[in-house]
Amino acid sequence: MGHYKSNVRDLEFNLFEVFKVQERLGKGVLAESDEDTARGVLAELNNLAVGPLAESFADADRNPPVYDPKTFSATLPESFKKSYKALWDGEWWRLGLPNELGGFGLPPTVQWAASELILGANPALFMYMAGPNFAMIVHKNGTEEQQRWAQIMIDRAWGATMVLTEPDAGSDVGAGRTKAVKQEDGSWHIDGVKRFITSGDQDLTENIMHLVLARPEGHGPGTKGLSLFLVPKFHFDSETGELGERNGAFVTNVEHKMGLKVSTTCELTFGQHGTPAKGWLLGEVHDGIAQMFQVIEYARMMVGTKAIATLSTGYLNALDYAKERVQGADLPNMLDKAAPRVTITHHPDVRRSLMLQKCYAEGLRAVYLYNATFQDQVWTQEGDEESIKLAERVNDLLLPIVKGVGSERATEQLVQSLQTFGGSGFLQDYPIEQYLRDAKIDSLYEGTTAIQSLDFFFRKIIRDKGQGLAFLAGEITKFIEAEGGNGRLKQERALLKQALEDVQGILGALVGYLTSSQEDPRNIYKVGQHSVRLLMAAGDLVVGWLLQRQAEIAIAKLDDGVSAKDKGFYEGKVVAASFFAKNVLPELSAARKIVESADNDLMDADESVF
Ligand code: ST9
Ligand code: FAD
Repeated sequence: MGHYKSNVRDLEFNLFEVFKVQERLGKGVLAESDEDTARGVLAELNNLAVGPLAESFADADRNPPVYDPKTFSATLPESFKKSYKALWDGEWWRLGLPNELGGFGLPPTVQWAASELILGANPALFMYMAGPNFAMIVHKNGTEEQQRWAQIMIDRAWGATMVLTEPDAGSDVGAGRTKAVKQEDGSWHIDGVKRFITSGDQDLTENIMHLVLARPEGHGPGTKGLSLFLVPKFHFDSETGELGERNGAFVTNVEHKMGLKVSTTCELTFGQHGTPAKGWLLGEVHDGIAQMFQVIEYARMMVGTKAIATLSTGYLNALDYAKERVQGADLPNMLDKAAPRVTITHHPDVRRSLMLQKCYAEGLRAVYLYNATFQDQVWTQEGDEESIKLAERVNDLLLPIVKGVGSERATEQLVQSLQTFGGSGFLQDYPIEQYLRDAKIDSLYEGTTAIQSLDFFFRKIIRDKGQGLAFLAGEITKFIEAEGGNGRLKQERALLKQALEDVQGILGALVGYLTSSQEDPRNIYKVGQHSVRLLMAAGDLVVGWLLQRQAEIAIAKLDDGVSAKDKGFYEGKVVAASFFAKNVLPELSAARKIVESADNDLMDADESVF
C-alpha cells in the first residue's frame, strides 16, 4: 500500500447525497455527463492516485530537483516524471477545462472532488499540470492570436506559471518593480527579478508560458499600475507552436525548502542575461491585477483543497495506526497493573484527537465542495442574472475560508495526526512528517492567512455590503429553524444558533471599530488585531453547520436502514456533528468576548517590549 488514503465514499456523499450535484448534470454545458460519469471519473482517478501518483511521493521528497546554474535549468527526479506521465497520459488535464477547450463536461464540484485525489496523492503533480488551466484564462482574456497560443499551450502540453512575487513585493504585490518597455513590433521587453515562482523551470514539458505581472514604463504605483504579460521560455511559431529561440527569462536559483520539495520554487530573472525577455500584453489591455486574480482565485481554491486533502489522508493514516497500536490499559483499569493492554483508540484523549481530525477533514471537505456548488452555477450560467451574481458573491466570500481556514486547520490537525503515532510519527517510515512539511506552505502562499482575513473582512464583507454573507447566514438560520433530524439534533442546533450569534457579534464589533475609525483612525488597528479571529470563527461556524447538515441526511438514511458497511459511515456523521457542536462551537463565545473587549494596548506598546 502506498501512503495515500483517499476518501471517495465521503466525496460521493457530499456530491450526490448532500449537494445533489446530479440534478445539474445532463443539461446545457453538462449535457454529456451524468451521475455514473462522475462516479466513474472518481473511481478511475482514485486508482491512479493511490497507485502511480502516490508512488513517487516520498522518493521525490528525498531526491528533490537539481538546479544547474550553467544551463539555468532544473531536473526533476525520474520517479516523479513517471507519475506525471501517468497523470498526463490519462488526460486528467482535461478535468478543469470547458467543453470548447476539450474538457470532460463536468462541473467544478466534480472537478474539485477529483482534484482532491491528485492533491492528496502527490500535490506537486497537480501544480505542474497548470498549463491547460492557465491556457483557459489566456483564452478567456486574450486577443484572437493569443487564443491560438492558448490552444497551442494545451495541444503541446506546456507548463505555465504565475509570476507576481519579488524580493520586496510579497503580500504587497503592488510594490513590484519589474518593468515592461514597449517595442516597435508591439511586444514588450520585461526587465526585473521575480522570486518564489512555482514550476519556474522543470524538465517535464517542452515549453513554459510565464504569466508575468510587470509595470509598463510611466504607469502609476500599486497593483493598478501592473499589466499581465505572456512570456514564453522558448519563442514559438504562432501557427504551429514549433519551438524557436530561447527567450530571455532564466531561472537563476531554485530554493531549498522545508517541504513540497519536488515543486520547484524559482528565482526568475528577466532580460538580464544577454537576451531580452520578450512578452506580450494579455488581451492588449492594461488590466493586469484583475486578470491575474482570475488565476489567483483558481489557485486559492487549489491551495485550500490541497491542505484539506492532506489532512484527510493524515487523519486516515493516524486512524489505521491507532486501531493497531496496543499500548496501556483501559483507563478504568489503570490501577490494575495486570489489566489487558488495549489499542490506543480506547484512550479518551486519542479518541478526542481523532474525532477532531475527522471533523475538520470531513467538515472542511464539505466547505470546499459547498463553495464549488456556487462555481457550478457560474459555470453552467443557470438562473437569472441576479442569482448568478449572488453565486459569484458567495463563492468570493467562501474562498478565503477554504484557503485560509483550510490551510490553518490542516496544519494544526496534522500535528495531531502525527501525535497519534507517538514517536513513530516523527520518523520518515510514515508519511505524516512529510504531510506536515508539505502542507505548511498552504497558509503562506497565495496570500498568507492574515491577507486572507483582510480580504474576507474588507472586500468580501464590507465592500460587498454583506450581501454574500446575508445569504450564507440566511441558509444557516433556515437550517437551525427547520425541524430536521427527527428532533435528534436539538442540542446541536441550539449550539449552532449560539455560534451564529457569536460570529455575528464578532463581526458587529469589528464593523463598529471600522466605523469609529473615521473619528479615531487608530481604531482600525482593532480590526487588524482580530480579523484572523473572525475568519477562523466563520470557518468553524460553516464547518459546524455543514457537519450538522450531513448528520441530518445520515439520520434519515439510518432510519431507512442501511448496509452494515454504510452504518459506521452514517453514524460517524452524526457523532462528528455532535462532537464538533459540543467541543468546538462553544469556543466562539470566548472569541466574541475577546473581540468585543478589544483595546489598542498592543499597538500602543513600544517595539522594545517584544
Ligand atoms: C503563489 C503561487 O503564491 C502558489 C502556488 C501556485 C501554483 C500554481 C499552480 C496552480 C494549479 C493549477 C493546476 C491545474 C490542474 C488541472 C486540474 C483541474 C481541476 N478577488 O484591495 P486592492 C484585485 S502566487 C478578486 O486595492 P492592493 C482587484 O482587481 C502569489 N480580485 O489591493 C482589485 O481592484 P478593485 C500569490 C481581487 O492593496 C485590485 O486587485 N500572491 C481580490 O492593491 C486591487 O485591490 C498573493 O496572493 C480578490 N480577493 O493589493 C498576494 N483582491 O478593487 C497576496 C484584490 O478595483 N496579497 N483584487 O476590484 C494580496 O492578495 C493583497 O491583498 C493585494 C493587495 C496584493 C491584493
Ligand atoms: P511577507 O509579505 O513579507 O509577509 C511576512 C509576514 O507579514 C506574514 O506573516 C504576513 O501575513 C505578514 N503581513 C504582510 N503584510 C501584511 C499586512 N498588510 N497585514 C497583516 N500582515 C501582513 N509567488 C508567485 O508569484 N508565484 C508563485 O508561483 C509562488 N510560489 C511560491 C511557492 C513557495 C514555496 C513559496 C514559499 C512562495 C511562493 N510564492 C509565489 C510567493 C508567495 O505568494 C509569498 O511568499 C506570499 O504571498 C507572502 O509574501 P512574503 O513571503 O514576501 O511575505
